[in-house]
Amino acid sequence: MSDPGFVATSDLRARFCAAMSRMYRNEVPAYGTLVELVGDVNAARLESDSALAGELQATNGVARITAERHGAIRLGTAEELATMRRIFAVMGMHPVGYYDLTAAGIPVHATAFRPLDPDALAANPFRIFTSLLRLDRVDDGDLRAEAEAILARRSIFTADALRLMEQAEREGGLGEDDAAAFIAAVLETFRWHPDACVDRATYQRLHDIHRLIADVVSFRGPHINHLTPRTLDIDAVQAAMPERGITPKAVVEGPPRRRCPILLRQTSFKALEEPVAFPDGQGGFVEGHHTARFGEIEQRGAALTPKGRAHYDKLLAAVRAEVTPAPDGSNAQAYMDHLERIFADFPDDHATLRAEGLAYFHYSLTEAGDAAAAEGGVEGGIEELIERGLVRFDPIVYEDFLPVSAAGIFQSNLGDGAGPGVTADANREAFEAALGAAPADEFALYAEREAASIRDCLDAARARRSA
Ligand code: OOG
Ligand code: NI
Repeated sequence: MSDPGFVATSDLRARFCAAMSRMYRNEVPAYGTLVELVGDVNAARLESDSALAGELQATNGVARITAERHGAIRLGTAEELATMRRIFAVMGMHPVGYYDLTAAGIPVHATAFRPLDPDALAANPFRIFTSLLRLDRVDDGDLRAEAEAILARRSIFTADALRLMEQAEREGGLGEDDAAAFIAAVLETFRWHPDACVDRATYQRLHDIHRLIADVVSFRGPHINHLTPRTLDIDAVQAAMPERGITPKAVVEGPPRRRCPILLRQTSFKALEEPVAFPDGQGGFVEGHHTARFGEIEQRGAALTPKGRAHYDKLLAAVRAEVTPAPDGSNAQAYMDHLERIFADFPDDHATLRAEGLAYFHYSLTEAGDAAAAEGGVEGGIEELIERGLVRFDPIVYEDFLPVSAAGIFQSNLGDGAGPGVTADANREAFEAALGAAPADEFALYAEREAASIRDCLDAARARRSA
């Protein structure tokens, strides 16, 4: 921000994240309990694992842990998605990645709005997994038209949110008062509305096609459906949830527990059944209920290269070809055992992950490297400096999502009988047309960061020499 009168975009994002967290804790008290549990487990883990504490220190990770959260919303129309992109941009959140969920039978495709560069991620990494409903996958033409008409009538943004968004675009930012007004106005879009905008019969018809369609179409806005704190030990949190009165889903999504965490592991607690008032068409309401909102935790590990990711996808597919986790948890142990056995084939130390080009790393000078640089600088390539103990490498944290895991989270929270599902049909072009932009390529972002860290590291090693 060139104008010192503007609030920094990362500050806007941090304030938005904090405001959302406060709102969600009020709306879903179990989420507050989960955040406390995660805080306790993280503190214990940092206390007992000095190597992890050191690694986080070296990559500016410690300060990030408590602030780390993601959330998710589901949108109904292209216009909603395009405007959401402009709103998030004001807070420094930009679309990264394309996720097709139809491959898992769920009628949405999605992107993640998140900060892009390391400084913004370090300042506040908040991101929102944002899905767009695929009404084009609904076979019943009448119901599709009806759902489209209902969605066309709603406007999910307040007039203030739109006005301040345009002002920020025009002027390059928002001053203090406008920033506060903007956050408050945007928060309205994510609020839960217990009064449905369709009658109960319509809700039921949408629900019968797919529960997710009812969730998106029947309400006035895209209520935030979960927030997710980041934990350093997901298995410990999963095990401790019942002690605090929370029932976790049966299996942790993603890779198994490893010495060197990769990508993303996630688990959630079941969505709450909430009272809903359906208009009865005569000015009154009839009572009903809807399950929408839940809590989730995540543990993040190393971002994988395309080669590493292909290996991950292959192993996961092999696991699932043998055992598909049942929603009722009846084969959870068999699934977890199988996962561990098959993933024994994925190298589990940083040196091998790096040597085989499976993960991205951040390079920095060690204390010895700093000392050598101060004493006149050192020459040599990155490999040589690593061998001499002057440079260390730490995994770059994965900042994105995983489609198979996301499908598991969707499914466990839509419950059994979510609907017959849809047939696979990725459509990135349609998504980009709706969004009004092409999402950034996550692999390119990690590769750039790795290359920049090597450049900076070599510059720092040589700095004193040229001085
Ligand atoms: C989104 C589910 C995906 C994740 O963490 O993978 C997700 C949703 O239920 O709307 O949040
Ligand atoms: Ni999530």
